[in-house]
Amino acid sequence: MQASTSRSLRACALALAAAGATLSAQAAVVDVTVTVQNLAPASGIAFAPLHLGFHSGGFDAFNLGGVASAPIISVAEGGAGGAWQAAFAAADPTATRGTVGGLLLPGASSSLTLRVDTALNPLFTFAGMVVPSNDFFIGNDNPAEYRLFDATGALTTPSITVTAGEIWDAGSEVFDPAAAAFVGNNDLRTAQNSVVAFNFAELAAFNGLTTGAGYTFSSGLAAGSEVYRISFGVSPVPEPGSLAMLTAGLLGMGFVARRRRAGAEPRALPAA
Ligand SMILES: [Ca+2]
Ligand SMILES: [Ca+2]
Repeated sequence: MQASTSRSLRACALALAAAGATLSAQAAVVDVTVTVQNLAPASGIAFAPLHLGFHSGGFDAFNLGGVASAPIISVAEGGAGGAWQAAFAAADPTATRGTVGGLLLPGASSSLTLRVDTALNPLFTFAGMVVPSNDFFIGNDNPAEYRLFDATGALTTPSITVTAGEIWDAGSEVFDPAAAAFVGNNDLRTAQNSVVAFNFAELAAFNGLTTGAGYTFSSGLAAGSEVYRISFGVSPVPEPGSLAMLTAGLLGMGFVARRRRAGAEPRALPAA
């Protein structure tokens, strides 16, 4: 009886240790909630849905001073981003990609939760159109600029804040309010044949126009104005196999406890 209880306890301990080891191996996989906020002044710029990906560094959509690629044009002109998502998937097939938010008006926020392998995909890349504009966007030029997780899987970059001075002009469509998304007919365009450059000053040229959301636009931006924030929240993902092992271990301990109580009962009974 004593030897059997000891064997059961040892089996439970081994099961729990194994479950713990499995949980540790899975700790790199977490649920990441991405929250985007439009920080621009009221009546100022809005943003198209943000295209994003957790990745290993294989996708670079554009370069400062370079001719805009079809993928970044798909974000900058109209915001749909289909070519950006497809190029990302082709360049980095194991990346975790997504799109968050609808049209994000000043003061608004939106969230999306994705399951991320932080060991495989510790880097973060994003791209989203600024409206009103013909071809303005936010995004990171360097794919390695934002390393969110360290080697232990800890979140080291809780948020990314974009200022007006970091807004890009894709250089692919000439400035024309009549052809600008949010204030004009976005189906119209005239090729600009220029290169990707920083540009937020041109947004003030839309001042006084009525936007698609019904308000009269007023840019209200200086280079240092914060216009957009991307925040990250991490929560663990219990792995089903580990849960099963933990449950088995706990049930086993309960079984041993019951056996111990059962073994004690006869001695508690009155002798008569
Ligand atoms: Ca680049
Ligand atoms: Ca342009």
